Amino acid sequence: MALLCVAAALSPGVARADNPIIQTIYTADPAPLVHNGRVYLYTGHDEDGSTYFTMKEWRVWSSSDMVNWTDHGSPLSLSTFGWASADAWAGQAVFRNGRFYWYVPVKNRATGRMAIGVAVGDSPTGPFRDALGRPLVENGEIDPTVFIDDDGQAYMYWGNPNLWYVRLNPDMISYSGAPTQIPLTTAGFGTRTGNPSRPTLYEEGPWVYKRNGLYYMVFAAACCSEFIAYSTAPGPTGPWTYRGTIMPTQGGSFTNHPGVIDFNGGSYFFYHNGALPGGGGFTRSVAVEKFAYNANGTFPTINMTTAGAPQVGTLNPYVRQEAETIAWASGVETETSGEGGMNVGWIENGDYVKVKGVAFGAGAASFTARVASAAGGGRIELRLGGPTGTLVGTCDVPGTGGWQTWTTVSCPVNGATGTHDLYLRFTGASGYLFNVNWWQFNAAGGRNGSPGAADE
Ligand code: FUB
Repeated sequence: MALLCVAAALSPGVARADNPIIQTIYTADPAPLVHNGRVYLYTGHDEDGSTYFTMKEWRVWSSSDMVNWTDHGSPLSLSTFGWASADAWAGQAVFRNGRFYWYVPVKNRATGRMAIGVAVGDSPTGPFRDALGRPLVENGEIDPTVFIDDDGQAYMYWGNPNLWYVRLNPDMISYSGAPTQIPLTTAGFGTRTGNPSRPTLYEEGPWVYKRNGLYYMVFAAACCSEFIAYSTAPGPTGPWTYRGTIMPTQGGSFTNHPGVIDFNGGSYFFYHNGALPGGGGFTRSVAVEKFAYNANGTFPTINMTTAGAPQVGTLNPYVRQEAETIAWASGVETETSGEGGMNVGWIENGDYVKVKGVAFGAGAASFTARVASAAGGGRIELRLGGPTGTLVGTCDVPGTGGWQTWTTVSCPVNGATGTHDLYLRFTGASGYLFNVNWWQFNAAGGRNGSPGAADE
């Protein structure tokens, strides 16, 4: 909560930047996956006030526009793996044959060593179950990344301090042949000075993919602090050639972790830093930058920004939007909703949620929200451009007798036309006010949901 209060204090009525992309909790180790026109983002969760990599669960977020991110909660945790005792660290989820396979490093209770587990689910947001009831592989090393080549052969790479790969079988939960060590040569992974036991820059967090016939291995380099570097190869097993720095050491976290995707015609680089209030090496936050490869396939230098990636398209307010779809949040948290999915909660006077690039088109006539309150309720102010921007409507929220006792409220809206950043600003007495599950605007003339409703 201290994090959230400080975040609120740092937001005195000006439009916020959008990096880091999650503000309700600390997140780390981003692993993006593009599926059916959305980006699903799998992350770790750094506990508030952590002084080590104290991580108990993983989280899922998704976006269709790279700026408004929907919170899908935690469909995978240490408790999913009955044999794991600690360290829900850096993993990656991939899609194959209608299923989602999520590879994660955890500590094996029986051996005390780090091992790689694999969970499987039928949806990108879970639920996920332990596919094996035991580690997929265990050699004391971490940070799996999985890549499926064009010929259908899947590979898992992982490791710190070494770098390994293994050929996964088509079932994605077993492998053929033995785990094989990738030679950490200075030609392949650069030269580290001052650490004779680790002569190359490779540290951890590999991210492997293929683009235009070239294989990329992006990784956290040197320690500590880490930077992000990469190597390329003509094939999935090498030989690797070191190509240099992508993201220099920046951002107040001594680790970093890459995730690279192409989405909707653009290329995106996910990473983490310590940029949120209270942030640091054990209280990290995931961020993203858009970038363009150089013509020869090499990376440009990518620097951390607070602006983040530009929005892809706009958000339609005339269809139901989850309250936990957020570009920037100040003061609030999320929780599992009794009505399914998540809701926004822990709302206090002056807190707000920003939703970016909302296309009101010809105009909204009214606003509807699903709310609950075990207290006396409060108000939702609908503001454009900033948390103290133009007020276009105010919805009263009553007490409902419980934080999960839901009712629907509506109020008139005036002056919401064109495309704006929308701020749902919450006001009321002291203490927690109410929860919000979803909201929707209603277009003037009753054109909700029609393609023209969101047009400028
Ligand atoms: O988040 C825990 C560990 O820190 C990850 O496994 C590493 O990649 C580093 O980010």
